[in-house]
Amino acid sequence: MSQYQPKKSDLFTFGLWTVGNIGRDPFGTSVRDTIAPTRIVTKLGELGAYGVNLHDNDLVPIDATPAERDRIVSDFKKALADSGVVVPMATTNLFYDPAFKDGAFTSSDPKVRAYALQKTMSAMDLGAELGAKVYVFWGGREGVETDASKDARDGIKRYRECLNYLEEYDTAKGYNYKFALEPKPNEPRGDIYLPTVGSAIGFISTLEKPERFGVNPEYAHETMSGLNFVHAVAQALDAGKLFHIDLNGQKPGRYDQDYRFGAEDIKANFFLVKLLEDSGYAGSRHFDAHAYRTEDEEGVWDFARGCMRTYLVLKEKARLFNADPEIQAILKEVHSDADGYAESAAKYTPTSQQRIANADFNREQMGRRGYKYERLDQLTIDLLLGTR
Ligand code: GLT
Ligand code: MN
Ligand code: MN
Repeated sequence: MSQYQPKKSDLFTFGLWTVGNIGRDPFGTSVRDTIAPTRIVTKLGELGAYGVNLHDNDLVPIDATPAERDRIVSDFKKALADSGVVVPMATTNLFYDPAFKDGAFTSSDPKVRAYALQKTMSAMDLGAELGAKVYVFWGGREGVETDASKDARDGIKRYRECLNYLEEYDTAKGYNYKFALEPKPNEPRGDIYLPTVGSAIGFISTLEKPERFGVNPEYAHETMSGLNFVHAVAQALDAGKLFHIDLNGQKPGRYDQDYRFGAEDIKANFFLVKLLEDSGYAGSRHFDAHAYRTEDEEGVWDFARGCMRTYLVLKEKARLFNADPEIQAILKEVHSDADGYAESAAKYTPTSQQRIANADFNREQMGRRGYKYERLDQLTIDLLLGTR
């Protein structure tokens, strides 16, 4: 159905590292050939994606000479121009090289911290050259296996110092990036600093220029720890901090699976899409996921199509939910304010305080009330299963 054919205006993006994932895991080597970045761009353009995101070393090898770098970047720019695909987000690989085994911005070794800054500034230059507007910091190695290694307060302080440093570099260069911190609880480190969306938002308020920083929540990362991703995204939206989002599939309590968007927990993903669409979130819908290890290149493109299709199907379901008379009638009834307490409860004033303090609430009646959430949830399930 053409309704589910992705368009550029849907703002779907993939990382070079996502469709380019070659299926290595801790127990086995690669199962797919590397796909050239230029081919990824061309193919994503054909599939209807809006953009492609990258780490510095997804495109330019860490040991490339300046001449090699320039040639690679110019070939890549040509592929972008030919396909109409853009680069909305860039980031730094601060986790693969052994130099970062004790972290980058939080390494115990000041020389490593300085090198991480140097590498990030070059990657910011690259991202700016490619037109990126959002710059992501995923601190995969920013953590510890043992707290004997450093005081966690120092880890957090060094993280802050480096982010403040890079914000000043951005200002000096006039890049004007939106910086987005991506939390994750663990993996590859035993414990990663700033493990959740809420902790990242709290940390941002301690930075020199908090307004320049937001979050890049990832479905898999909150879900790994059994947290409710929809609530995490809602908090980010509420705080004006949703600068980017990483969508994928994940079972709770596992390693970071990064499955195709919507592959797990359709209902959670439905409420996520509904939240993004209802909120008017205007940023990229980035799929930070990869094809199952069982797949060849054809399977990779099936995976990419699947991410976008499922998003669009869930978006249509959200529209149906919002237009469903029975669902909306239940919601209206449940949220109704027959006795006019909504305003009194929303803000302390001498009048509202008097009214609430003196009210004769019927506690038994409130306790006996049914909220119709069973019916509401079943209607949602029927809608999602196509039986409504
Ligand atoms: C890595 C990680 C992702 C991050 C990427 C950005 S790299 O694949 O698992 O969650 O978003 O650095
Ligand atoms: Mn992940
Ligand atoms: Mn991610």
